[in-house]
Amino acid sequence: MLDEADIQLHADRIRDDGYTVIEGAAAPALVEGLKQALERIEREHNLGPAKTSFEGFKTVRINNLLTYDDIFWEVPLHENVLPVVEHVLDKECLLSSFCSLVLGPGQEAQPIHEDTQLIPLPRPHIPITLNAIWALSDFRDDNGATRIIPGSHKFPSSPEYGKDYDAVTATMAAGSVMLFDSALWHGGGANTSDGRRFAFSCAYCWGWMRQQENLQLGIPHETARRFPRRLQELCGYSVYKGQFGHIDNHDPIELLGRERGKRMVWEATDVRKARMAEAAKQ
Ligand SMILES: O=C(O)CCC(=O)C(=O)O
Repeated sequence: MLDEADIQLHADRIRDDGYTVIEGAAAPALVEGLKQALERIEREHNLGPAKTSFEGFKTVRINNLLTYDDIFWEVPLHENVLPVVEHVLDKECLLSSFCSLVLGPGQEAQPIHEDTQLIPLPRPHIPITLNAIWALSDFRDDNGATRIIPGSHKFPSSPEYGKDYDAVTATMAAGSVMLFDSALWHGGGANTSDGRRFAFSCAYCWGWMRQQENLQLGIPHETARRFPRRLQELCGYSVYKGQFGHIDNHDPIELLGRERGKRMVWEATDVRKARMAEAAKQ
């Protein structure tokens, strides 16, 4: 488990270089279980490549992953990753999207891009989303390890789609996680090997912005009710600063059968004032 110094170190690297690698973040047994679950789900649901230049013609991506198997619940909550995300964003951050990225042999390199480029904010900007690429296979030069351009999160523009850029290959052992500011220029590599490259993309965003996947509508309530509370909050059953995301002044976590959630900011302010007045009288 990461200590305060580790968390700070990873956060500093994300600030300075745009990325960090958390080596050995996931135990081998978890990595194996996750890979097996992906292969089984792919078979059972007859899933195949999305066949776009971005998503890949030989890449299987499973979106809305939390609905398929409880084993995936561990990923967004992982104790070696989430604390770094909470440090860079805050503890009211949200899961933005969570999908598998299984690159088959023959998959060409993905165009270099950055994940915030459709958001009309001038660059460089504060980190608004962080992406955790989980290596479930060893990430090598020949099997499609993610390519990155260190420091590019500070560039004043986004990359030109489809243009070639000099990039560094993020080689890492299975079980490692590369966590990066999503404004970093990056893209999946080419898989010229004869094996599949297994990975996840698990992205987080601030609690005040829209998530990439609509997890409140995409995950059936019966499934979300079984999640640990923190996962429910990450999926959007939460209110940012007691203001953003409320339903008629109630915390949406109550929809999942939880007892009273957070107070809204308006009520909380009055309660705090009344408490202070009471304390001043004593
Ligand atoms: O597959 C990879 O290594 C990266 C994928 C990626 O960056 C994306 O799909 O946005």
